[in-house]
Amino acid sequence: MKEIIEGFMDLVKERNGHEPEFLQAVEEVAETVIPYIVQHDIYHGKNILLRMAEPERAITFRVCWVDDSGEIQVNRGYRIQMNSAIGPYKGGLRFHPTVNMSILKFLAFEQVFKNSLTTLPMGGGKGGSDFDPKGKSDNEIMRFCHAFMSELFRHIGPNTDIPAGDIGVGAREIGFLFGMYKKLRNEFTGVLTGKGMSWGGSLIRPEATGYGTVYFAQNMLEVKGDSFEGKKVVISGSGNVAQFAAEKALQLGAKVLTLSDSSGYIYDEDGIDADKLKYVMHLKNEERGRISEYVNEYPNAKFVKGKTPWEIKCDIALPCATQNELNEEDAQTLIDNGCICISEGANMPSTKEAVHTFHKAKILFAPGKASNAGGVATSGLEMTQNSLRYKWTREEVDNKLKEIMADIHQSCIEYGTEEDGYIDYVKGANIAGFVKVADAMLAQGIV
Ligand code: NDP
Ligand code: 2IT
Repeated sequence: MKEIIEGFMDLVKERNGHEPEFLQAVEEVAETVIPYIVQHDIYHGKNILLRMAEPERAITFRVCWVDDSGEIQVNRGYRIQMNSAIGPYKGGLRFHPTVNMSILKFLAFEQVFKNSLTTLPMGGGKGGSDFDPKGKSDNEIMRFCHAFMSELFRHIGPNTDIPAGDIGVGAREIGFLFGMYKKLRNEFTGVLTGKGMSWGGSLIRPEATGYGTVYFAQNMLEVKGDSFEGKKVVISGSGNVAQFAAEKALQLGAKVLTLSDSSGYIYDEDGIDADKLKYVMHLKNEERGRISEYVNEYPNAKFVKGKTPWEIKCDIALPCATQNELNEEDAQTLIDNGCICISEGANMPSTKEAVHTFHKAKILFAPGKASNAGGVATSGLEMTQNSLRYKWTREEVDNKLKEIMADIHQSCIEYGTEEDGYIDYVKGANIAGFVKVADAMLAQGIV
């Protein structure tokens, strides 16, 4: 089996040797899905995973815009249309200086499996730009978003490809992007998700990724007869996903100890309660400040510069910042400190070695493509409401989100339970996500 997987990876490396994040994502899937393919005749010999590892289309384009000092800026825009076997391409846009082909292809590849797991009819895609929104004025953000959409609009549409937010793209950016799309097409359609509540957005979409990550962890804990009540929770990031993961963990009776950004983490021994979280949301979403400013407001807390929060003793860890933010050493520290459950809010935050360390210790570990799928699932619910020209209540959307997370958890159990009863959620998510897309691809022939 090892040789078959290596042989497959050699083929993928030949074409994508210079894309480490993409290779990491493909290898993790190959390790769990290839043994399944070999055991199932309908998939065997069809090069189905090799087809899934090649984007259907990868677009790059120039984005020129004028900054506040009158200088002309040039950025690169991307959209990776990875797989449309089960529905139109769907996935977020990331604006961050580290954005490149490797990162977007890894995200688009993960998205295909994630979207399949949601039970909704969505293919996978991802896009973005190396544009850095930090320190830019609202007008600069608007000019950039308009310039970006003035090219992207010709490649997307409500039945073709439906982008949404990701790192650096929130409600403000989606507004500017939607405005330019609508102007160019002269159409008011559900072409983007994460829209504002008065113009087609869905209630609970802002909360959905963070809430879903916690619902998934809740499902995992329930299998062990456990819950969030009284648990110490360590969270990384302080953006959209981290904020709402913290909110839901608090509502379920947990104590949240940390939040972070790329400069370091804050540790509040007394717990980040609802009032303090409200301050964080204002600081990050309105003031666009840094998480270190928390200690000016709450001097009992400390800011640890340049480090990640995994060294803080906890029961539950929720990595909600970015890829590869939790390495093997961090994983071992978490285990040694008694952590029992890791639910990934970010995409691929744990390195390959970290995941192996969690598995070796047989603790609860949920990969992002399962545990953070609540965001895109609720985007799917936004698309449904747009098509119906209707709006569901908060409770209706939240209940559907909970149901979807429970369904994903069940799929992981179905495909990931080992002989000794340990649930390998990585294997479960990869195989369950694969089966639906592969079946659709087989039915549609070689296209
Ligand atoms: P935001 O832009 O709202 O927040 C990102 C947070 O992560 C910030 O605190 C940011 O800190 C931190 N961060 C970003 N890059 C790094 C880095 N290199 N090192 C350390 N910290 C970093 O993004 P989201 O909350 O939306 O996204 C967070 C993660 O969740 C991403 O992996 C994203 O792909 C994933 N995700 C998001 C979904 C969504 O619906 N938004 C859905 C599913 C997954 P700083 O300000 O210093 O950069
Ligand atoms: O990684 C993700 O799933 C997202 N950024 C959300 C994508 C979406 O279409 O809502």
